[in-house]
Amino acid sequence: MSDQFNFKVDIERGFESPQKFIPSKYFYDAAGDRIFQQIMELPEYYLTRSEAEIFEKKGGSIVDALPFKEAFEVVELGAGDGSKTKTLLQEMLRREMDFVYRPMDISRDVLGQLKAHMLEDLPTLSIDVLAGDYFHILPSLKVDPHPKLFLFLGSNIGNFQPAEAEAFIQMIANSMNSGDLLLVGMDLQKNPALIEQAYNDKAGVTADFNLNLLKRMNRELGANFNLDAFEFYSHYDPVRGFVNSYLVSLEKQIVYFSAMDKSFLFRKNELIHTELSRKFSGEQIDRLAFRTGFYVRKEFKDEKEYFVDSLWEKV
Ligand code: AVJ
Repeated sequence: MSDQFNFKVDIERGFESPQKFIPSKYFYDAAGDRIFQQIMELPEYYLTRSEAEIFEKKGGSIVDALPFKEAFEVVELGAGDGSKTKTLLQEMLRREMDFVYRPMDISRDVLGQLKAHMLEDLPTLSIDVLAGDYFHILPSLKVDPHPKLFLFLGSNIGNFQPAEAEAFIQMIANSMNSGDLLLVGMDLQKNPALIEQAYNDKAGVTADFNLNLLKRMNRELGANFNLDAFEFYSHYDPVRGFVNSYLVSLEKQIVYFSAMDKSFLFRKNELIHTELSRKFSGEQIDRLAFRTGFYVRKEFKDEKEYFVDSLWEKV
């Protein structure tokens, strides 16, 4: 099945649902990747800097906490550009640890770039990429005899609804052996005003990130969205720790998609849900770990305690 086919089907499903939605994975086309790079540089978007600080200042302590006595593997889910991971891998190489780095991604292109980029700075790194989707690759890892450290960084877990987050971690857990570790990066609940600003920046980059979804549908699905007829809106609910992002239809309008020869009606002020970015409390993290068969071995936070990289051991 092609990606394009999935995009079409997912958009149809999302727009036929009573609360219209677009799965947030569709943010990341080439333009979306570039806009996300800009988001990471925004003064309001603290997440990336907080997690980078954790790796810079606590990378040594993270490596100290690894119990492996033999050769091991570092398996990364959703590696991205790997800049944070690099700090950690560098520390492992400095200590002459025996390991292979296995970044996992659906895209061979992304993995090829990541590999080149990693080897530029870490020429002695053993790197072996895993191309494909999680559902196919993860189960195959269980039979490999090496102990493993799994990485799921960047608060990517925050994009799942609570039940889906649990199911996803459970799927990772099922591919792990007892004693394997999982390092999960999660954004923490904090002053709500700070969180609100991080998802509604002054320069409007986050708005562009969302509006890019309309451009993508125009280009890839032959839709005729008028970008001026939609506006970005985001909202933080500090009680639940949910940032929800939306596109708002500014008028009643009908949008035609040539890819499915179908039209969809958008009411005036109707919302299209584009993303959930969850913020976690300590109790929620403990509960998630416990319910998926882990115990929390150690937590690593930045100075301001905005973000946590939580190290879990498979029971
Ligand atoms: C890449 C999923 C961690 O939810 O904070 C940034 C994406 N969305 N600004 C996040 C995002 C709006 C980001 N993650």
